[in-house]
Amino acid sequence: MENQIFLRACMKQKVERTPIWIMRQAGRYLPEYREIRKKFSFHEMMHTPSLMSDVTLLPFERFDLDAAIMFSDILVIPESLGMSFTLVPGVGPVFNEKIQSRSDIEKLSLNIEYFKNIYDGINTVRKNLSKSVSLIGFSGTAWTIACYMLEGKPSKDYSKIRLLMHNDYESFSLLMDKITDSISKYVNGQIDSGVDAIQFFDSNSLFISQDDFEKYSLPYVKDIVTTVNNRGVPSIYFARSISSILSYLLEINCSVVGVDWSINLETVRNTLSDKVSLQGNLDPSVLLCSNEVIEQKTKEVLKSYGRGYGHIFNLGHGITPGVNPESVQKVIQTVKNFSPQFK
Ligand code: 1CP
Repeated sequence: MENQIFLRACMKQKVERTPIWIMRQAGRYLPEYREIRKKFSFHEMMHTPSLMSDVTLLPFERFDLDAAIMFSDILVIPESLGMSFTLVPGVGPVFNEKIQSRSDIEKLSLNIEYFKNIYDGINTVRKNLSKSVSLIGFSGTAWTIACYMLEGKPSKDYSKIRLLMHNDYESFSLLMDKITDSISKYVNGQIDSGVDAIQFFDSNSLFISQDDFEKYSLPYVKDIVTTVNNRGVPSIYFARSISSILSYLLEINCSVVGVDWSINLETVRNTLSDKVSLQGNLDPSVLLCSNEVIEQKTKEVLKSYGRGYGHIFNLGHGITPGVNPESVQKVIQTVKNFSPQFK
């Protein structure tokens, strides 16, 4: 474990340079991904262990990254509970049925077998991945997953979940409990299968108010982070519009806070009294700019964290499909060339 620079940074230990990986690094911006996707469905790619492993490792044919993220999706949790989705071009994941009533929530029932192929995939990746590279497992948070289960598809404002939590708290908490139970079992299974760290994506954290977050989402986040912490594995909590929940972040007790691109790393580091590691936070749109801009903005992120250990370089949200892979190379080179001066 000490040989993995990513894990050392998660624990704020000494590193010679800032480690780097990219959110959504095994995705559609890679021509190799798009080629595989022509031959297989998204679900086949997630649930065929050898294919899942190949796709997870795709970015390593081009880039020298410090962590791999298993190829899967946050929406496997609703599927484990009996819902199913298809990817509709131009729309994204669309569920065949959505939650519309209390009885729909009561019907949700965890099928633990659903995760088996994913665990086999993790096992395969860990065998094929260099020992010095960490493997990150992940899940969505209960809040973020519930947003999709209630809407049935991506939405502009995810208002259905706020209606449910205010109008019918009992049904809301039943839903959140069922999701949390599935997440806990799922991340434990991922750890048993060989992941080195777990990241929780709270991508829809911007659709809850600051005060409501404390009551309706924070307890469930703390629950799943504690599950991971109890296993002695680093936990990463990534949220969007993080400024509105800064005051709760230490309470979550994660090893690493994933910072979205809207806020300066120095501000987060100072607010959290330098107590946890930070991951982030280059604006993904910078990757569409010239090499000069990419280099300058990457250096600004390194500088905003400043001196000392506990920084993992990443984007402030997922890489977008239109990015040229050469631009990713430029970011990696810049981090490797310039970060040693901040250590
Ligand atoms: O080929 C395709 O069309 C599939 C596109 C795709 C991919 C490559 C989807 C559908 N999911 C994924 C993989 C994925 N999703 C990974 C593993 C790959 C990697 O990181 O390298 C991960 C970590 C996710 C996580 C995920 N899925 C999140 C959280 C991260 C984020 O971007 O905020 C979310 C919100 C999803 C839902 C989802 N799945 C797919 C899409 C297009 C979406 C977004 C839907 C929306 O607009 O809300």
